Amino acid sequence: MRDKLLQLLEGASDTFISGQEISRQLGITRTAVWKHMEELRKNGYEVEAVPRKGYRLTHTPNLASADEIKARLTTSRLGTSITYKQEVASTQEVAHQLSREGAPEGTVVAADTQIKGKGRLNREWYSPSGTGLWFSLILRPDIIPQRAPQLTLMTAVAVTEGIHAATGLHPQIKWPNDILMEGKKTAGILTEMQSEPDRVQAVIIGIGLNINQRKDQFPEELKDKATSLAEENGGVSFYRADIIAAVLERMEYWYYHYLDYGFSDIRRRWEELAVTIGSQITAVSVSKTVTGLAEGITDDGVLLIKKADGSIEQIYSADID
Ligand code: BTX
Repeated sequence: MRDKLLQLLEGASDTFISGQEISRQLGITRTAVWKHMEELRKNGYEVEAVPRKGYRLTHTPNLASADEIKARLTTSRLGTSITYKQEVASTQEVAHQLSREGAPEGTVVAADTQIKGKGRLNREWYSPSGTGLWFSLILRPDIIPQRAPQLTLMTAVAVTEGIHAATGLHPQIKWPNDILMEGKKTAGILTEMQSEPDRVQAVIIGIGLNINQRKDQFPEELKDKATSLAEENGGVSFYRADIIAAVLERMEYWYYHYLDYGFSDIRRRWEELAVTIGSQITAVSVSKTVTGLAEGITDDGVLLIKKADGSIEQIYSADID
């Protein structure tokens, strides 16, 4: 009920909306309306109440709670169930558990802070409270496990487009999963799978977005390689729930496009948005280092590097310099 009430208040923007109108639209008593308003106030919302005029929302705290996200969602399938936690070890762990318990496709787990945010290869993902957005999405595509890396590339496209739609900024993708602004990482994507040998049961997509951190709020070791959307927006903060809603909207578009038409349109869009393609790069993997021209990606999401001798090297997993 609270997300519907928020939707009404936010939809009315600066104008008052009467208690009677709210109770009519939500199908609850005026006493119940009043109680929900009190709840909103306890959560940091400021609601002006004027006799004979009604209610008006004058301040919204920058929360990324389930109510706030739902009030902004335009999707019909992704985000229909949202679990929001103030603090978790990792939203990936919670999502894995929910998935094993049968949570439907589109379930989102979001958190204000993560104590053990996970990057790839057991790296850490720094997830402080109040400034970023850390969430995991459960998808259940009917695909073979070998195709799952395509979903990482799909997510990179969706995150890049979602950020652009919500902020007007122009992030770029660095293969395979970094989202950069001015060469610094502003978002990361981690794709994990629950699968049988020939069938995917669930893909858990984790997305970490640096939204409102200031440069000096990053730990020393990240200062030169990480940034936030606000930092790239002249210090002006964004509303966190707007960003997740925009990202989920693009995820929904591209995911169902992928299921209906396959990977090729995503691949084309990915190549348009990628900084790496067409540049001279060095790919460092556990077993080797390859330098050459990044030519593009294959339908399996494999990066193709043309070496000085003209031969093409296929890169499955590496860090790019
Ligand atoms: P990655 O392995 O590509 O990047 C991890 C590396 O990025 C770290 O080793 C560090 O150098 C740098 N880094 C760590 N934290 C940040 C940060 N906040 N901003 C910029 N750079 C950073 C990327 O892995 C995948 C990240 C996914 C994170 C999401 S958050 C929601 C979900 N839950 C969870 O535990 N992980 C995912």
